[in-house]
Amino acid sequence: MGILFTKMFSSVFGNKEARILVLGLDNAGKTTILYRLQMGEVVSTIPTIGFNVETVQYNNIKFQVWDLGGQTSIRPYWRCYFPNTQAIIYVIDSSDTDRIAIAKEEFHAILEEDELKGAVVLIFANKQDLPGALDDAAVTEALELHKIKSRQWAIFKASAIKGEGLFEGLDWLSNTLKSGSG
Ligand code: G3D
Ligand code: MG
Repeated sequence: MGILFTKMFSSVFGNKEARILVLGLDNAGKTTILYRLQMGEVVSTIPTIGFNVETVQYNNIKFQVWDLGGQTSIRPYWRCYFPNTQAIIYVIDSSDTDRIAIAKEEFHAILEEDELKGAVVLIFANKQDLPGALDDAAVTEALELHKIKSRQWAIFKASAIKGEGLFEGLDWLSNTLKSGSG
């Protein structure tokens, strides 16, 4: 995946600084995806505010990961990470039907952030290998993806554990970013 990733993304942003946020509830599989992509060292920092941010820097592209949900008091500090964000990768635990309503609310709240208005959205319906996992159509409905206005998005079934679906999603993402504003 490391080499594929290099091929897909090396020409996307030129020399521009770019940020891709990988978000979702805790336990969705975000950290697993980050390691699966094998782009480099994952650096974990806990700002004084008290939420954990994992960063992988690949050339001029920063991938940054944190858990949504939980404490509302720290949320204003998330905004430090919003400028220059070209894409959001939203990760869902498709087997966690109990919390999918929360995942939906967190997702739409993020989409309302002004500084993220221009970001393209890739959704991974992760953990497809687990019994009872919702498929992409069911996750689309549960997340109310039809409500997304004026931005490009796509959903892909994935299993981060098995390494399935990640390449397809990132391929869509790199092509979409390439054909976008440039
Ligand atoms: P997070 O970073 O979003 O909080 P993690 O989530 O990447 O830490 O993953 C949480 C747990 O889910 C981990 O299990 C991880 O192995 C598992 N997981 C991630 N992706 C998949 C998947 O596609 N399928 C299955 N079956 N499990 C997955 P542990 O047991 O280590 O806590
Ligand atoms: Mg994590």
